Amino acid sequence: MLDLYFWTTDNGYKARHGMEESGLAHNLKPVELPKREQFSPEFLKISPGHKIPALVDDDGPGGTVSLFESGAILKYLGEKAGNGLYPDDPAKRIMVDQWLFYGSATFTTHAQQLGLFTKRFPEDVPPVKTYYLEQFHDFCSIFDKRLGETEYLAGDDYTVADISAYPDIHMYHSDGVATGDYPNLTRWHDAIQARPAVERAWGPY
Ligand SMILES: N[C@@H](CCC(=O)N[C@@H](CS)C(=O)NCC(=O)O)C(=O)O
Repeated sequence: MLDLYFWTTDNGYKARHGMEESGLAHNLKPVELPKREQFSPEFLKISPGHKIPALVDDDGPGGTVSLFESGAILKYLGEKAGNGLYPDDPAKRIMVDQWLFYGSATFTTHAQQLGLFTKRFPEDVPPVKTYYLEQFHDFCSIFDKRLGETEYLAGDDYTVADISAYPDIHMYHSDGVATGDYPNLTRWHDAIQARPAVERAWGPY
């Protein structure tokens, strides 16, 4: 059985979304960040950097697998599901890895700063907000250009690369930050939003 440790943040939704798309049986284990549950000794054994998401699979290669980092979790789930989310074809994998790393390492880390300075930071710091808003729009333009050339980020097929980029686009799209000027990105967002697995992933837990 798979245990997915998550909370209702962008990275948490990536893992839950990947889990729902995988079709694999699992238990959801909420880790309530506002209550600082990520610092419990039990959770730190799984995720020493006190971050969700994390995954424990008691039926992994060689025995029990314990994993943190949303990108690694998405790749693991895609490989385990064997349903094309993480393709077998090495040429396709190169493109999936590129956009998966871009989504998890580059895009989300910047998008989180926009959220921090526009929603949670105790002081109003306009130049920093402007900087991260411009950064966010730059990412939207890059995704929009790519999605004008291909159906999904890594090519013709929907993959874990799309799952990794989706939550931050979705959250800011809903807030009205990323709508309007990005027709290809909006087309991609709306197609992903309509998937039953996405409705489940963003639903009650
Ligand atoms: N690079 C990591 C980032 C994970 C991350 O930033 N997790 C945040 C929530 S989105 C967290 O658990 N923060 C709690 C903490 O740092 O104590 C990933 O992609 O999984």
